[in-house]
Amino acid sequence: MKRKLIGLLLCVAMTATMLAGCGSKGGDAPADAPAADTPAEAPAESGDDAEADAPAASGDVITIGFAQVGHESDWRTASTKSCQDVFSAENGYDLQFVDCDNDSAVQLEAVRGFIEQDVDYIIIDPIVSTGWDTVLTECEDAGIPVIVIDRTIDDSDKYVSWVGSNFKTEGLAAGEWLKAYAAEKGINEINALVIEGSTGASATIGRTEGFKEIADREGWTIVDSQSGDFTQDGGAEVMESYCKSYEGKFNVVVCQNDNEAFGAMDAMKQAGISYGVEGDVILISFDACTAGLEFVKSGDINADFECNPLAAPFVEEVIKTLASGGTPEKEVYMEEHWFVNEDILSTIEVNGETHNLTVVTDDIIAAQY
Ligand code: GYE
Repeated sequence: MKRKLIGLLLCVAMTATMLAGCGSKGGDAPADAPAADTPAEAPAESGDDAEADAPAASGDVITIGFAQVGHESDWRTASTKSCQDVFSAENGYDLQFVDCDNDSAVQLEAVRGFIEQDVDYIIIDPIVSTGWDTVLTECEDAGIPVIVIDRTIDDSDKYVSWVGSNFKTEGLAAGEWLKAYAAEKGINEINALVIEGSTGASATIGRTEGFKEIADREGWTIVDSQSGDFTQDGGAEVMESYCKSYEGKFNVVVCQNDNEAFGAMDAMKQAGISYGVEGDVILISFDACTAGLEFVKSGDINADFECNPLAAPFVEEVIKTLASGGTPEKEVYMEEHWFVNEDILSTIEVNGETHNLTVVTDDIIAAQY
């Protein structure tokens, strides 16, 4: 596709967006963001029908640069696969994929490399939420539209669209679920240990703030909160030191993703501390990828708050809209569910709205990414 046309489309899109007054994500996902169960409708799968109106239908190959965070988790693997499946050669794309290995400097370099290659579109999953304005200005000057997925950018809105999840709502959901669950079980005191995700990631910031808001409101104690970097090893390491420092002083562990929860389970087992539905420690996780849901079904994880990694079909919709001269949505929220082991609560209230809780079954696990 021709650079000038793209540049023009970008200008039109950004001007329209600014006029519509919805230009900034600014910090956390907005308080009035759609709830987790009122997401955008899933676009049609890229199949025979979809191919007819794919941007590449004209015969031009669409080149896309994707600066991915890394390969730290099951969630990340699913996110990468989603992009590789949708932006495949068969679908008319040339996907330039860079695994940035959780290094922000590498990610900025990757984006600059895409500008040099003169790709048609750039997809960024920002490792951290700040430090983006300069390179996004360079993308804008080069006339290359940027689509942000998953994590958010705080210091710039020089991108066309963002597709992802409301992380603060996820954190609030974990807190509201814990409150309702503790009431059902007659637990009066909450002493929670938090294993955070990577420092500076909007997913970490939102989940931390959301859970803390409920903890403060309810008068719970957050005994400690340290980063496990969204990895299994990180989760195990932090939990090992928590077990040494706080044995007998906590009854809840909140891991900000499934892989950290797997590591935390190993460390608690080693330390002889029981967890899950039958144990002494309530274990909460986020992501709800297949392996996470298996541990919810077995009762090792009490509750798992889904973060849907399958953004690529929505990104393709954004690209189609741009290619046909339209203005895509500035923010697209993914559809998500909240999973539990026990059938003792069917709903919780979050942000004044009622949300369903889903008891994990084998069918649910089989259908999950
Ligand atoms: O929760 C974690 C991953 O950015 C939402 O990053 C994502 C997080 C996800 O490594 O597993």
